[in-house]
Amino acid sequence: MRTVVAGAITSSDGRLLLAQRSYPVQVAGLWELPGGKVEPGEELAAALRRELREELEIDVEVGALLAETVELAHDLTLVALWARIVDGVPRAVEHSRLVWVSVDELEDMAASNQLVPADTAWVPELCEVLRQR
Ligand code: DCP
Repeated sequence: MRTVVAGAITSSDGRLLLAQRSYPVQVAGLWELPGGKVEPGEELAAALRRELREELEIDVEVGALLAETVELAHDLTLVALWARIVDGVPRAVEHSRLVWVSVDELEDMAASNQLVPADTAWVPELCEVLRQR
């Protein structure tokens, strides 16, 4: 069983960073919270910081667990953590595009199935927290 960790990266004006997947073909074009696989023995927060340095060239401060973990296929468990950029400007190294969305935009994208299926489960929690900011 492997764990995938994703970051709910927020801006100071209450937006959320979404990244558009470029592969595999089944989910290419859909948007996700960026992240990747945790290495054996690696802590979740450390894995997220490493993945976001590799994928977006940013350093983040990692916060609390976002919500329930999601079971993915192929023995993968998906976990999301809140995060805040402390250095760098996000660049799409592996993704097609990046976008900062408002709560309303996030809800619209979820309603029109533009998010990767697994991440859709987090939308209510994401919106609730972002609305409080
Ligand atoms: N995933 C997801 N939602 C996210 C992030 C990832 O559903 N917010 C899924 C997609 C893949 C798996 O998790 O099935 C692994 O994600 P990545 O391909 O982004 O992770 P890595 O880059 O670590 O893995 P790989 O070696 O496969 O490229």
